[in-house]
Amino acid sequence: MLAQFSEPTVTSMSEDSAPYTPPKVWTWDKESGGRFANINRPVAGATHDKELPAGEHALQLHSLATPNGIKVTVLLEELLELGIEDAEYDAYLVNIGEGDQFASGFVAINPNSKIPALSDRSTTPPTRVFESGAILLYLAEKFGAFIPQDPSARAECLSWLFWQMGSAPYLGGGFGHFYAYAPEKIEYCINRYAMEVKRQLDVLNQHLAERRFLCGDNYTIADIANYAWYGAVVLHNIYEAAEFLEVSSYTNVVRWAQEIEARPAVQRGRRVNKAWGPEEQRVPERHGPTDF
Ligand SMILES: N[C@@H](CCC(=O)N[C@@H](CS)C(=O)NCC(=O)O)C(=O)O
Repeated sequence: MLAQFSEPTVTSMSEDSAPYTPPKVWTWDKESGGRFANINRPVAGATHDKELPAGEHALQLHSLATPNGIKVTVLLEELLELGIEDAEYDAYLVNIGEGDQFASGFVAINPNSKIPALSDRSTTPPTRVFESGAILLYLAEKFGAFIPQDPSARAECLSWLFWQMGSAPYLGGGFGHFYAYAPEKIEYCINRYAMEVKRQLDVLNQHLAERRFLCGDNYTIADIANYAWYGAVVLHNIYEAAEFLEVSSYTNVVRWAQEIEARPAVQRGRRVNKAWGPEEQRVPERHGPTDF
């Protein structure tokens, strides 16, 4: 049997905490601590009845300006920048700290209770889309933009899109959680996820050494998805880990992220559903271009 599949040995997490032995059956410790612990639950579904607000446009977005959220608002603003009027949208704020993601109306468009979630009322019945990667793909296909048509180029684009979707949980849920949010600093966990995040940054850095964008000369939904997370790492000190991860050493990632961030649509998209930071940057709800 390979070592990593053998029975776990019981070890203490830190010198002064008691050794932890997992019980036979896991039970929910509501007082587990850590930032965001109050919104984590081991069960799915709505906690309360509340309908979603609705605006006048076909596209109804319910989101928050986190890295996963801005992927969608950046793409929508890019589509509008191209002059695609049907990409007009209403964006409503989902306050995940207050449990809005567990309202019945939100759960109806995303049974996974996480932002972002989209409802497209141009179809009958309306089309719901959840998971940021699925929303990017749905919108890119619907409007025929920011995704290559050639099958090989399209495969490369989807590969980098799905790479991001698979990698981000290690960055946010793994590294970000244990480095910034966990109630105690656990060296083993921080080491494990710091190594993985640095490996991911190196994957991007090596790939971008010979390309302007992830798929070559054209900016696609793969860039939007990856910029949302790795741009936050290399440009915005997410988790206050820029120095710890030595992000400035990933020079190709920095150059690529800076170019994307300078785009007017990206500047707007980052502000939509933002409910923190400088007042003049916030656009908690967006219903039209005059909201900026
Ligand atoms: N894989 C999902 C992840 C979405 C996600 O984790 N959203 C977070 C904010 S960035 C959220 O809504 N968290 C609320 C919760 O976990 O209750 C996606 O890419 O759409």
